[in-house]
Amino acid sequence: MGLFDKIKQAFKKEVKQEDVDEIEKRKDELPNEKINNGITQEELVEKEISQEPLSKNVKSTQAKYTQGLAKTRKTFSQRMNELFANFRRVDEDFFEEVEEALIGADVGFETSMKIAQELRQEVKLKNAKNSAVVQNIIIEKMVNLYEVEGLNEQNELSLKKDELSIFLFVGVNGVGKTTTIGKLANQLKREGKKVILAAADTFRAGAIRQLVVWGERASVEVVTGAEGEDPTAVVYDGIKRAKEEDADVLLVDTAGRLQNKENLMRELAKIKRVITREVPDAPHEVLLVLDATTGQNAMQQAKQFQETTDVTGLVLTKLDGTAKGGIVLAIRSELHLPVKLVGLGEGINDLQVFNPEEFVIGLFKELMQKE
Ligand SMILES: Nc1nc2c(ncn2[C@@H]2O[C@H](COP(=O)(O)OP(=O)(O)OP(=O)(O)O)[C@@H](O)[C@H]2O)c(=O)[nH]1
Ligand SMILES: [Mg+2]
Repeated sequence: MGLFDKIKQAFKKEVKQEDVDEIEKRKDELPNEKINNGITQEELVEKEISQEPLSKNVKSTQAKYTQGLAKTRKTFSQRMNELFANFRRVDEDFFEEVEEALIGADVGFETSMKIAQELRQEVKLKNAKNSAVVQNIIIEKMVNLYEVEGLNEQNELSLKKDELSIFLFVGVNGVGKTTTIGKLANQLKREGKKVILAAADTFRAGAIRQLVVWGERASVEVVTGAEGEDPTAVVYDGIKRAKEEDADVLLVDTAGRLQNKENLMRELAKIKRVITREVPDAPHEVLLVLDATTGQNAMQQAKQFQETTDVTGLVLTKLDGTAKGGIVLAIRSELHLPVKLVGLGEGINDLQVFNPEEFVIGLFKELMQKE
């Protein structure tokens, strides 16, 4: 089943009050004991009616997304709803308004143009005049584009089994590298992995201290050097320590700000060479951290880093405080980089693996219209 079909289904499920009544009625008649696979009869009935895959895990992740990304979704829907509220007729002005609304929702310039262009053709083809039909076509276009661009995308972190995995974190200053490392260290540690951190941002003493504090919170070891020391020396020490300790994961923090961009890129290249020299198939991830609140600026940063570093995935931080969730669509269609983690707050537990399907369903299902 395609992603758009799933959204349609999620939408239908919401509007069909009869279904809800039916579930409630049948729930009353059933004992709520756990039956096979830890699923209750109640849930089985829901599954039967909604025909949706059911897993406890998926459900709880979905709930966190729903909460954490509520703001994003609200603003995204508001922008779209404003657009449709002003809808008079399908003409060139309307298509321009669509472009503007999408750009405003941080869907990205190229992506917005592409969607508006496809919309022009489709509306003609279907001879659509009614606002609800047009609205659903727009959603379908966005979702299909997103789905096609993401084929074969690997959203999971490449963790080696029974071997050391090295993740290098890069990104400009203030985006959330150190915080993300702290949160991820804590998560991996809780999963039973031995984690070591390397404080290779030696540019500021404060940066080293900050990582040490996160190490304490997550109860993992932090390998440090002196302020101003060559970061590659710290990385080397970190790898050595990780090998001695038989660690599962080494997370490497880097500086976001150096004297200038060229220096930063050169330094990152040097760090990467040292890692590959010591562990030939490493780094297993080069994670570019982007601050979602900066919208198009984040897109620019990603393009620059992509040119000089082999970025393997993205961490999108501060999605809790922003309405710029549309950026997820732009990232996929314009950068072709998988979002692997999202930051949903400053706390140690505010990090989530990213499930693109859930995200898109959450973003669009409320926008669907009854035709
Ligand atoms: N609301 C929110 N704040 C975040 C998130 N991630 C990081 N922050 C905050 O963003 C600020 C910068 O985070 P850092 O982790 O220090 O960023 P950095 O990339 O390491 O910065 P430099 O070391 O200067 O390059 C801190 O105040 C964090 O608490 C997030 O997901 N949500
Ligand atoms: Mg930092």
